[in-house]
Amino acid sequence: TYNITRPKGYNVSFHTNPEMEKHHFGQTHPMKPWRLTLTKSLVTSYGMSFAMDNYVARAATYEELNMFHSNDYLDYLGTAPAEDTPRDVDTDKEVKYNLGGSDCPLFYGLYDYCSMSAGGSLDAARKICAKQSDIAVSWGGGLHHAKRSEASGFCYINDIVLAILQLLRCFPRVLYIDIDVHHGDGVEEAFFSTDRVMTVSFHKYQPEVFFPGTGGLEDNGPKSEHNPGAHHAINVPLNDGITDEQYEWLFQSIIGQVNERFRPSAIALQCGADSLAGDRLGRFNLQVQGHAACVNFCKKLGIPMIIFGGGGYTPRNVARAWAFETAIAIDCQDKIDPVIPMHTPWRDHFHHETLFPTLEQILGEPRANKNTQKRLQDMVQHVTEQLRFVNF
Ligand code: TV7
Ligand code: CA
Ligand code: ZN
Repeated sequence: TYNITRPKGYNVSFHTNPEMEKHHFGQTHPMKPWRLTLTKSLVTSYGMSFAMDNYVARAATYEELNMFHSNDYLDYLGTAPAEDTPRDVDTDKEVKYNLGGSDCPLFYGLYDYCSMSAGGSLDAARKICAKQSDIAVSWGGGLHHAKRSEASGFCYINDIVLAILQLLRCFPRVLYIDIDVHHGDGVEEAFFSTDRVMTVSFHKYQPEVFFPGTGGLEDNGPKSEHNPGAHHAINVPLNDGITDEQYEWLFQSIIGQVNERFRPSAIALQCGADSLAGDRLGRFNLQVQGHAACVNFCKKLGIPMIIFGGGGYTPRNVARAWAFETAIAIDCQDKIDPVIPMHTPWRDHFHHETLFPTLEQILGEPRANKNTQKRLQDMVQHVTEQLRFVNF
């Protein structure tokens, strides 16, 4: 049995909605909202819920979504009928808003799903603003590709942008960090013209081949003459097969420097779990330990923080990582047994019955590592040079 107690001296809130988990993108679609159920089952069976304030994420209102998204887009999103029902198709609008393709299908209950995802992240931001939480967790959020008037890459509503807009009401500077295997393009673009938000994305970069194709090392925000947001976008483009050791070194070198120069007053951390080894869409060799080390490093900075979900397409790996990262948030990572509790619902889904399977257990053969130490050092050097322009 576990005796997980509340962390000393600070508060963690956990924002989920079991209704969100019931939605389906379609039989073969990689995004499985059900991974949130699996995550919650681990969190609960380890007894972590007793150490946090738990909230059922409410649905965000139209007005709240409208803080970032356009009326015309929201109106169509709210009324477009599901694809598998008889309906009148407005092809022009669906093309314009990128709705109804294979990446962003119009599925039954889509608007509810989106507003619950955003509601959880907005609640998290409000708890941070009110100083009632020091870390707020929204695993149902992290949908970083959505644009003001366009769905993209499985994302329809950008809950992260909405949450950061909320944080900007009470904090002078917000640092956005994105460890999803994809580039955090929607969040980067939304804050392109402000020096109050710095965005840092680590991702696989191979334009033409890997989605979304943006986020090169030299892309640091539009360098127009009077743009205060210039130099406030940092991109760390990576190749296949990066390991825990390399990723941790890179993350700590870059985020350590960014913290010293930018001095954020709040952090928004997107923890997309598709950067883990064995992900259906990802290409890296990260283990739960390496992924979670990023969360731990941010936590130790002692700055109020929202933790978001994001990608993650092998549900058992997603649940393991997000449950362990929840443990880090409440500071019980040394107390929990790596062997998954017997009474965990859906325990059979977690092959190998441990939170930390080895790379060999996950993959058989690890992916070839195409990241040289030299290239990683050059990237840290480039970031150091960019940060010389950042002075608050
Ligand atoms: C945050 N990769 C989102 C990541 C979004 C990635 C893409 C798929 C995919 C979609 C499917 C599907 C798939 C096996 C994988 C150029 C295309 C190529 C659709 C087949 N299987 C996040 C988005 C990315 C949909 N999109 O960052 C239905 O892979 O590469 C593309 C675009 C056109 C569309 N086709 C893929 O993690 C949450 N999509 C199976 C069924
Ligand atoms: Ca990323
Ligand atoms: Zn992703």
